[in-house]
Amino acid sequence: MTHARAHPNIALVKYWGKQTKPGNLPATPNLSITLDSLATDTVVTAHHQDEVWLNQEQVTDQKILRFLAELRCEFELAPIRIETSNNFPTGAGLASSASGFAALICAINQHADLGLDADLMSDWARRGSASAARSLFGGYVALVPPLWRAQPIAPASHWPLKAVVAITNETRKSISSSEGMERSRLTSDFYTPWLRGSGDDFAAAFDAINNKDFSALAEIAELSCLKMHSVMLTSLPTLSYWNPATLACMDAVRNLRKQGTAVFFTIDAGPQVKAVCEPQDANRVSDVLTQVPGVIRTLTCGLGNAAHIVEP
Ligand code: 2P0
Repeated sequence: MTHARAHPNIALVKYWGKQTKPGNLPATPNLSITLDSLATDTVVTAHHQDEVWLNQEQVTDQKILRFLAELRCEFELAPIRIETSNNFPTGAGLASSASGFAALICAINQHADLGLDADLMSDWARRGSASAARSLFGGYVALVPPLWRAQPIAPASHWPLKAVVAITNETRKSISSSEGMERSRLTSDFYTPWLRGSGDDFAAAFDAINNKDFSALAEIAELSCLKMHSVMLTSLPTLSYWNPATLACMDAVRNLRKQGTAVFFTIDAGPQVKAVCEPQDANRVSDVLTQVPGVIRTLTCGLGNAAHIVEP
């Protein structure tokens, strides 16, 4: 039995759209922070057939089955039982597929003795779900060409920011990210400008992190998020992942900032709002977001570590 744990990550410069080549390659460079208190735990054991259990229920997960088939083109991998569980809502814009595929490749690597280092595990995780490439590493992480294997750019200790996650709906999204991205690529007039601007956005965020320049990072992260949602909203049919509480949280974050709190928001393919702030402001940000009508609860996370094996 092999047990691996990985943490979800949130992108500060977003990935939305794939290249048309094989390998599940993002169309834009992207950059994230790995979170600490949210986690996927995955246990892999030898079994007479492949089985996948998600949050204690047996499931047929086509993405995982395709991933196993792809691995078996390169490695000997006997049938396995995969038991995976998340300590946070699954498939609701909280990056459960990122932590999921990072934990899965980490567990399979050890279980089947594949001999992959973190770089190659990141390469494999990306094929499962591109954002998963980033969850192989802790702290601040970039996913960039030409290899599209994630690279740690700064440890959590470099700048230990916090993320307050405001949960506004715990149900699964109806349109997956993969499907949404493809729709955007094919139909949004904003897709090409989005691709063109992504290199500059990435460079600005990279510099802001190096220099620990909060207001520069806040500006670029909110802009990258809003550009991505503009692409989503202008896809046909439209992709609208927000609800009224999402918008109210965005306003609450802007108000906090006007009052002098260093905080910015980011939102992924779901209605949850992630407010990134300095550690001393996390309680205040959490108190304010908890009071926003429609917020079910908030979770406060620090920056987390890399995917790893949990020793028995
Ligand atoms: C990101 N998202 O950079 C962006 C922001 C959602 C919005 O990466 O198709 O589950 O499996 O590669 O990694 C979610 O997409 O998509 C995602 P696939 P993935 O975090």
